[in-house]
Amino acid sequence: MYYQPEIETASREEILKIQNEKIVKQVRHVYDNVKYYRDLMDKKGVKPEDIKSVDDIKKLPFLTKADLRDAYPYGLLGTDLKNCVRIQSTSGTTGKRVVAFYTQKDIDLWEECCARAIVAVGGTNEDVCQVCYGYGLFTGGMGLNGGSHKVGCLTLPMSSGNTERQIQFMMDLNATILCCTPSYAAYIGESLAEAGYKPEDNKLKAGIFGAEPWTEEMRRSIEKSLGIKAYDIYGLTETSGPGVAFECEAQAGMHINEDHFYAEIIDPDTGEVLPEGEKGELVFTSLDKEAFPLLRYRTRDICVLTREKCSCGRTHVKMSKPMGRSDDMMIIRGVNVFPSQIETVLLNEKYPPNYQIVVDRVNNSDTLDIYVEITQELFSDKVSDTQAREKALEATMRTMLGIGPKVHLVPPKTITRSEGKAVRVIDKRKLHD
Ligand code: DLL
Repeated sequence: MYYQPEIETASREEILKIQNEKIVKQVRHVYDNVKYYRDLMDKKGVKPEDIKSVDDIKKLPFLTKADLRDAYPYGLLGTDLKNCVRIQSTSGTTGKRVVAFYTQKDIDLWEECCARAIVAVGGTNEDVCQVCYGYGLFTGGMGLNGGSHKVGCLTLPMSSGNTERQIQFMMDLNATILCCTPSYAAYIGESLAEAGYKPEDNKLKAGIFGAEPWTEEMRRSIEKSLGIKAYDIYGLTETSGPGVAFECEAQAGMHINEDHFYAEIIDPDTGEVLPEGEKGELVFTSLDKEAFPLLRYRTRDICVLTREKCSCGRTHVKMSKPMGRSDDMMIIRGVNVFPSQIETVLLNEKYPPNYQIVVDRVNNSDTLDIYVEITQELFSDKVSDTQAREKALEATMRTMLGIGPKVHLVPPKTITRSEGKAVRVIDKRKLHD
């Protein structure tokens, strides 16, 4: 089943034709309206007329998270603010948030992408779609909510957390499709078992899980505990949110919505475009966004693209699960966290930059522990002093990161000094196959 069969199963030639038409208009739109990018193009000596088809995209300059930070908040806006109807946001490097703007048309297209993902897992207007991605600034809740409406599902806008209530609604209102992060899906599965339910007691048939890395092993375990088929969905705030790519019934890679996003794989060190099938960093050009039209945005996600024929009949190129990142961003409980954000808080709070971040996954839920060395002056024998400092630092970290870490203040000179690069992060989770 397809949401937009014509475009989802269009021939390669038809898709290329659409992309070629859109890129010419989009580059003109950006050049005329986004001074920041116009300056980058001028610096590189590229004019809009040089871009005649998607083959010419490689002539354009890249955009990175650092550009988003420099241009924050309005510098990459492609239209008057009065035409924008919403923002969504996520954390960025060194604490500056990524703020993405949307016109009503941008939202419609984004929600259509999410609708494609829901129909791809068998969703129809007879389904009850329980959305427990976070609502609000995070794109997960709002994106899948909009997609679910478009498909005509009865939508349960649960947002994340309050697992007891999630289970109550799931069981009482016969939810058939579950949308959340894979780790939360696993947690819901465990909680259902603890509450005495067997997998066949719920009416769920499919889950749409993404926003963080997860393995095939985890897929099998979620499928077993919930009695469903579990599908992957990918996206990022910068390109609109979830639905840039989604899995179909083949459960073997995610179809990229190529009529809206042009994908390239580059060598993260040289920026050179790699041939299809090679592993590298994923770069997206949005082909029709009005408000936040990013060209050649470097996602930092490492993956592989393939054009092998898919049994589902969709023709759009597929991306593998992200296999890692070319920067140091971690995704903890679905929230993007940069070590530099943690360091910024420590320095602002007058702690020395001697710290270690330990990330683990216990009972399918991520843990974040931050060990911070205190200076001789801050050092106190009184346990209550240390505990009060830890609590204060945890609160500041929570505000900065959007998730609550456990802070451990440790005596001076107890964190191992490294002779080369400091080992700031120890990630004990097994996130990739
Ligand atoms: O995580 C958007 C989203 C919401 C996707 C709900 C899927 C479902 P950001 O918070 O901006 O946006 O984080 C984007 O998350 O660059 C990847 O590193 C990672 N990511 C997203 N989906 C997947 C996935 C949302 N399916 C960053 N597998 C991206 C692995 C993913 N990593």
